Amino acid sequence: MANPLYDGLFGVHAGKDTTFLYLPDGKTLSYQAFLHTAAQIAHVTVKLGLKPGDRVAAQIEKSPEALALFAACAQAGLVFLPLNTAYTADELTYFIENSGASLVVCDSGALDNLSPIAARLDAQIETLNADGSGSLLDQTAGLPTHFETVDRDEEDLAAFLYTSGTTGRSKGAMLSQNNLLSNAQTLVDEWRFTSDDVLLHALPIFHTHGLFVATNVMLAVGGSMIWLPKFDLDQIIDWMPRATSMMGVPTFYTRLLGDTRFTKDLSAHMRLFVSGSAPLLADTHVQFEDRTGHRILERYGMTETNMNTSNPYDGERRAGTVGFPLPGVELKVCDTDGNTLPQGEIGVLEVRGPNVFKGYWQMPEKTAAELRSDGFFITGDLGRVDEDGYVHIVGRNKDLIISGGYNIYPKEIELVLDDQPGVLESAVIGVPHPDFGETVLGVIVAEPGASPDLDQIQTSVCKSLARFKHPRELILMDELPRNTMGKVQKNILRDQYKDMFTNA
Ligand code: MLC
Ligand code: AMP
Repeated sequence: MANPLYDGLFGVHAGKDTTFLYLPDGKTLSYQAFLHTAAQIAHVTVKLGLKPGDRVAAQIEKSPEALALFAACAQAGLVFLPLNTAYTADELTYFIENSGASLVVCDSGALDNLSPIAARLDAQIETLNADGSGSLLDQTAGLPTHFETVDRDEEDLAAFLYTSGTTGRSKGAMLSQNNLLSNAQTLVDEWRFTSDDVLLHALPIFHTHGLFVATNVMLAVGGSMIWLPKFDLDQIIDWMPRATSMMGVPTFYTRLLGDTRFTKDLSAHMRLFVSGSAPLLADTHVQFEDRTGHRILERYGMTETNMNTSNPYDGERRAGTVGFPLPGVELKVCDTDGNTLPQGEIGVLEVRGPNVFKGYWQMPEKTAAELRSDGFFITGDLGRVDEDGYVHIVGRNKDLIISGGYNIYPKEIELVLDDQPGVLESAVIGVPHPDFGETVLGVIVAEPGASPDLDQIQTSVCKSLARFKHPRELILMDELPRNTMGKVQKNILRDQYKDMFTNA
């Protein structure tokens, strides 16, 4: 027996004293030192009584130790559940309860808020701060730097990532060892990564893009990463001369283009820029090439599937497309019953392959609604395949807003708005935004005779929902536009407010 994920991403680097991470303060961390910390954390989880298959929920800042916790979970056979640092206590309560997490790891600053929640849900709680301090690492003192890797099968679960849904209830996408490992290995080959690569890493590590694409690819190949806590233009520009490659959401690229220090010279030595998580405007693609001579490589993925398609490394990287299905991934354009449509027609994209998740945790009906019995996953994205085989994403069959690469499901916000005093009903839509691609707009209808206090409503939203989900603006309307079936016509609202932020 073995542990494919740990062996393939981490164990393979045992004993290497080459640089794994370049840190913002100028220090470096070797693979060996990183793996020692991970092994010690794995020992701590055993001392805490955790058993293989138990869930570890982590709401922690990006740091080398935060990544070591992921490695420790893989080594000890635990299921890693990374959580957006912006989530509020209300949101976290749901994730901890729904996942049945045995251990919660949080920032010291969140301890007072989260301790009672963890206690009520029978989870232990430890702290890990951005600088590596906290009770988790405190307990590693004197522990061995070797840990006997727990045997796992490639079908065993490695991670849960929570993704919101059209009903407003988040679902835990269950990802197996092989989902993660196979996708990382495919991307290494497709994007020609080698151990000489240095990736400029400024993405958060609580989502697919930053953790299972960027980080896993570099681990799979044994390269190094410039490990920045977040996207900061000054830092990106300072560090770019040391990097060979960068992965980012479209906002990274529009922000770089908005800065005159980002020149052809600064990026001349770069080998690859990858974009994903949200549509990259063809205009951004063209401007980027004009400025730097590099064509951004756009790819398409999801929490449930990791990466599905990619533009080619060697062939034409076509602006406005997400390229071809990756090796091993089947992609169909279907009608809503799953019948394949004639070539060139627009339909719902369905995908199947070793990358596709195992279902939603303890939600068999939701799993059955989205994952067909023949293994095809219904993405909810609308697309077509052109005559050369490039996949174009033209829209979404799901009510979803993508702001700066974060997914926001309107239903979740509408439920909070509808609960506010004086509010009869609401509709939340995404409208174009120059920095975030799309942003959230809330439209409210008052109860007869009521005049809802919009500031008060914003304050209530702040308490319940993460900052990035907050409506940028709330608008009062007499009534919502509806079709003859009584369904709210969000397309009419989107059209009405489409210039609200782009003309600002
Ligand atoms: C931050 N804010 C956001 C936001 N990010 N609001 C809406 N949408 C976002 N994405 C808030 C901040 O809290 C702040 O609020 C204000 O907006 C301005 O902050 P900022 O300093 O401009 O934002 P910044 O911290 O620079 O973050 C922007 C960003 C970041 C784009 C760099 O959001 C980011 O790293 N996004 C990447 C998301 C990602 O990894 N997605 C992958 C999902 S996986 P205030 O009030 O405090 O000023 C996936 C699958 C796949 O989709 O295919 O990859
Ligand atoms: P998430 O659920 O956060 O994993 O987000 C996945 C969704 O992001 C997909 O279903 C798409 O709607 C969108 N997405 C990811 N990559 C791209 C891309 N390159 N172009 C357009 N949309 C994308």
